[in-house]
Amino acid sequence: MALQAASLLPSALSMHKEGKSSTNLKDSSLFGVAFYYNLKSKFIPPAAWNKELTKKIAAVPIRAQTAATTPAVNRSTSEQKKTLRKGNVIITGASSGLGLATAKAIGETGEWHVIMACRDFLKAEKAAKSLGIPKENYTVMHLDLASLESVRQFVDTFRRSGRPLDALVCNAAVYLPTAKEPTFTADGFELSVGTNHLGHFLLSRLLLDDLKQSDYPQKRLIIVGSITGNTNTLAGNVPPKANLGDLRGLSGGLNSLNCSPMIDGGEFDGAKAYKDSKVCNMLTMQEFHRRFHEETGITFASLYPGCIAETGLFRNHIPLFRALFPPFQKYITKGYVSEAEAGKRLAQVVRDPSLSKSGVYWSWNSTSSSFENQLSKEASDAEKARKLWEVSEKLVGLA
Ligand code: LMG
Ligand code: NDP
Ligand code: PMR
Repeated sequence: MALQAASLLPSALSMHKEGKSSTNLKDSSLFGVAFYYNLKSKFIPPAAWNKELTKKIAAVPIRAQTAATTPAVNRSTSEQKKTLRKGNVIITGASSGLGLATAKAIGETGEWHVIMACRDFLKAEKAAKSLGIPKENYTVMHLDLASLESVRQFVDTFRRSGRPLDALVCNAAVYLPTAKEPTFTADGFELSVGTNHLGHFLLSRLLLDDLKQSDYPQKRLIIVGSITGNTNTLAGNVPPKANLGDLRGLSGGLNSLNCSPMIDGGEFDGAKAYKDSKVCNMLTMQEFHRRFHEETGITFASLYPGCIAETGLFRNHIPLFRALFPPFQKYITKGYVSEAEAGKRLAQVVRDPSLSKSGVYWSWNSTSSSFENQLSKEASDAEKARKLWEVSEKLVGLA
């Protein structure tokens, strides 16, 4: 059921709340030393810490520093100016982290209405209010991606709202790095792949029709991927590595009954399941692009927004990891990005006319310029993408 919430907080208070989160940033410093981090400033870490690591990172072909942004599509810019109505975007998992920051970045433009598709209704309402997203610019709707029934209900509810759909952002995810045993969705799929991939697969397949019907000048379907699923990077080589194998576990239903809970048919590993699910997300976008871009004009893209090291994604990791990960990313790998900056990046992919190219995996370089990044061999394997599509269709009841 949809609920339109009233934003009770004045903007001054929401500023204060944001200020509070930067205090947390300071508190999470390495070895008790308080560092203030500025994305634009160049902090040179002590050589002793990172000499070897820096060399290794430099050796990995990360294309961030060299690539250029894609040129703007002029047609879209002029058409967008003619559009009178607000755009409508659904963002899954908008109750925290990247999804929430994106809802804020898009919601406060006044040009869009954000449908926050969340499993925890009240959490989402509170979060939207505390960030000061203008109440007329968002609606919270219930969606639990760990249940195919809930996905279908969400689509019905959205359609009954009468809003056209102009953009869909598949952002929600769970990461279970410390789980020893698998847990399962309502339909019996291993939870990380079930939520991050299969839930989003059904959602985007169903909402494709709605996107097709929209008269908005630019229609987009975006999925959040990650560097850790791409084995052509250093981050993607930290064990356990993503590997979908021949999809035998997925074909068997990922349910631990007749088969393995892992896509490749191996032993359960929560960190690997997450990385595998991100590979699925990136493959899915390319398959959408191949099947539907020409016919529909919809832009299909995935992205890696940077390492947002303090989000709820790491809530299940051990406390030591949660304490060390942010400074490690800020000062050693330099891959860190704040929630607010990452939200602006995803918002760009949703609405910036210069990022309208389809079939792209976006990343940002150290000066926050977007560029088309290259996926790993597995994450760009067209044959695997096709097979993943077909197996996933069967599992979610579309074939
Ligand atoms: C696993 O462990 C867990 O087993 C799993 O349960 C899950 O939690 C998973 O990803 C999550 O992690 C990973 C673990 C094992 O890695 C570690 O975190 C160990 C940390 C070791 C610390 C190394 C020192 C670095 C300096 C740190 C300074 C202090 C800050 C610490 C902050 C820590 C926060 C992370 O990993 C290992 O086995 C060791 C791996 C070592 C790095 C691997 C890098 C591989 C390099 C390969 C280069 C190849 C380049 C590829 C090029 C491709 C070309 C096409
Ligand atoms: P968060 O944990 O802060 O956000 C994840 C969101 O997903 C939450 O809103 C959560 O809801 C929601 N969610 C989880 N399970 C379900 C479900 N079953 N149904 C509906 N919503 C659900 O993490 P991030 O913001 O970091 O993650 C956002 C995206 O960014 C993910 O796709 C992640 O893979 C990706 N990403 C993150 C990176 C990082 O460094 N943090 C790097 C690269 C990619 P609730 O609030 O109720 O828990
Ligand atoms: Mg990684 C070289 C750069 C780099 C980047 C950009 C990331 C991003 N990581 C990098 C390097 C390393 N990490 C290195 C050298 C190590 C070994 C010390 C390392 C370790 C590590 C762990 C244990 N990193 C991690 C973990 C996690 O548990 C996170 C994870 O894999 O989640 C699936 C993670 C991440 N590192 C990243 C990013 C973006 C993540 C988490 C989020 C994600 O992929 O969505």
